[in-house]
Amino acid sequence: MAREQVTVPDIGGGEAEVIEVLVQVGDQVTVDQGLIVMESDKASMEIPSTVAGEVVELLVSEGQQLAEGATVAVISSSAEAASSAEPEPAQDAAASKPAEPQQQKAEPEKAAEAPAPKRAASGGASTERVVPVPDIGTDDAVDLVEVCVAVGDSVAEGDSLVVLESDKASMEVPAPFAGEVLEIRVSEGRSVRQGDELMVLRSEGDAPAAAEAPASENPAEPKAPKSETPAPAQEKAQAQAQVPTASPAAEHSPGSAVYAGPAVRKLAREFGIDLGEVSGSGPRGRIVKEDLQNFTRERLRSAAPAAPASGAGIPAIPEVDFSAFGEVEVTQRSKLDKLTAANMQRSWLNVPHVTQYDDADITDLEAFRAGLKAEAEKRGTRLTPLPFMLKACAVALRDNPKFRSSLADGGDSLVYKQYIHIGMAVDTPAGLLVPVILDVDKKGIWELAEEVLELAGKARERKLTAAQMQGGCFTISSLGAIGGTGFSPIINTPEVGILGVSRARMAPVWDGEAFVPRQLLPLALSYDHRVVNGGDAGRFMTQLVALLGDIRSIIL
Ligand code: CAO
Repeated sequence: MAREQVTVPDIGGGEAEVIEVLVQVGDQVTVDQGLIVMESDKASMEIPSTVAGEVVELLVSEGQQLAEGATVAVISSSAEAASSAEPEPAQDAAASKPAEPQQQKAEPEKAAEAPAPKRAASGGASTERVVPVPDIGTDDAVDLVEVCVAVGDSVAEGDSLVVLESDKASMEVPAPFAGEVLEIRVSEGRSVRQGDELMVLRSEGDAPAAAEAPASENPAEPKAPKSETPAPAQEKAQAQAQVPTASPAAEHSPGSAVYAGPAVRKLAREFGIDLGEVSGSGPRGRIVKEDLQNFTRERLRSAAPAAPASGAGIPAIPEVDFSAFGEVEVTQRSKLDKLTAANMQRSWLNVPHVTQYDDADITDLEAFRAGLKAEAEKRGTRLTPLPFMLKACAVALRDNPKFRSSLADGGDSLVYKQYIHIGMAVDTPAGLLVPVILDVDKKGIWELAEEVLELAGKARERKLTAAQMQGGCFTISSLGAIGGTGFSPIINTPEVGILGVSRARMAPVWDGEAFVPRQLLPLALSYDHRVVNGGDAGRFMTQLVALLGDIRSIIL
C-alpha cells in the first residue's frame, strides 16, 4: 500500500474557495472521482483524485482558500493503483503530480486557432471580435446552459457572457473586453467545444489594446485572438435572427454572476429552476442545494391550486360524485349564499380569530323586560332582549375603542370610528344579511326595538338598501330564539369584533350562601387578535356582562 497526495492542480492562477468536500476519511475513491469542489468568481471545478484507494487524510475544509499545489487529501492506494500512479512520499507535496482539473490554463497555440476577430468596416476605433469557447480542459463537448447577455447589451470586461457546464465543472465565459453584443451565435441547450464561436462583440476606443494582450493565464478569461475580417451585414442579420427571445434567465443584467457550483447548476437545470431567481445562503451568496430545495418548496406553497376553494395554498376539497351512493338533488345556490360563503372564508383565512365566552346574568333584565310587555303592545312593537344587548354593546364599545377600530395601511395603522353603528345578523330564507343600526349609543330602547323589527323585516323581504348594510363598527349575531348553548361567530371584516348570543337558560348560581335560580345568557365574543388582545377582550366582556346584569348602569 502506498500513500499518495492529491494536490490542487493549475487552476488558472490565484486562489479559489473550497465550496464542497465530497469525500470523508475512510471513503474508497476511484481515479477521477471528485474529492472537492472549488470555486472562484468565474468558474467552479471538481478536483478529482489521481489515484484509486482509501482517503486516509483530508487536509482541506469548506470555505478554505487554496492555490495550486496545496494538498487536498492523502490516499492510501491499492498496489495496482499505486504502481500505475508512480507513488511518491506523502510528505513531498510539491513533487506530487497535480490532478488534471476540469478547466485548464488556456494554451496560447489553441487560443490562436479560435475564430479570428473582425475589424469593423468603418475601420475606426470600433472593432468587432468573435468570442470563442476558451480552453475548457476537455476535447469533449460541454453544455451551454445559460446565455447571460442579449444582442444590444453593453458589457464590461469580465462580465459573464455564457455559462458552460460539464459533468464535473461549470464555468462562466467572461467578456474579454468592454463592448456591445452584436451577434449571439449560440443558444442555450447547445453543446459546444473549444474554439466554437459564441458571439461577436464590438469594442470601443481602447478595446483593441485589451484584445492585443497575451492570452490569459486564467482559463476563465480567454482573450480574443487577432483578426481583421469584417463581418458581412447579411451574416450578422442572420445570426441575430437566430438569437432566442430573451428568456427569464437572459433578463438578468449582464454579468450578474450566478454563484453556484456544478452540482447545484445541474440540479437547477434538471428542475427547470432559474438560478437568477434563487438567493444563495452560502459564503458570499453562493447558491447551495438547500437553497434550491427551499426555493422549490416556496414555489409549491405559493402556487395557486386549481380549485377556487383556496387562496393560501390550501389543498382544495375534492369533488365527490354523491350520486354514486344514492339519489341526490342538486340546486343552485343564491347569490347571497355564495357571497356570504366568500366573505366568511375571507375572514376566516385572513383574521386570527379568538373567541372568549362568558354568561351574563339577565334575571333582572328579563324581569324588567317582562314588565314592559304591556307598554310594548301599546306601542305596537315587540321588546326582545336584543335592544338591551345593543345598548350594552354601545357602552362597551364607547369604553373599549379598539373594538370599534379597523386595520388600515396594510396593518400599519388603526382607524378608530368615532361613531357607534352596530350590525345585526338576520337569518333570511335567501341567506344571511347584516343590516346596520346607526348611532346605537344615541338611541333609546324603544327606538332600537322598532328599528330591529323594521330592519329584520326588510332583510327578510329583501328590501334593504346597500346603505343600510354599511358602516358597522361591530356585529351582534343572536341565535337566542333558535337555541344552542354557545358558538364561535366569524368576524364581519373589516370589523374586529362580533358578539354571538345563544339561548338564555335558567341555572343554579351560588350567591355565597346558597344556589339560586338565575337566568344566564351565554355570550361569545370573537375578536381579531391582530388588533385586540386577550386583555382588551376580557375587559370588554366583563363590562358587557356587568351591564347586562344591571341594566341601570347602561344609562350611566
Ligand atoms: N334567549 C332566549 N330567548 C330569546 C333570546 C335569547 N338569547 N333572544 C331572543 N329570544 C326570544 C325573544 O324574546 C322572542 O320571544 P318573545 O317574543 O317571547 O319575547 C323570541 O326569542 C324570538 O325573538 P326574535 O328572533 O324574533 O327576535 P330577536 O330580537 O331576538 O332577534 C333577529 C332578531 C333578527 C336577530 C333574529 O330574528 C335573527 O334573525 N336571528 C338569527 C341571527 C343569525 O342567523 N345569526 C347567525 C349568523 S352566522 O350564521
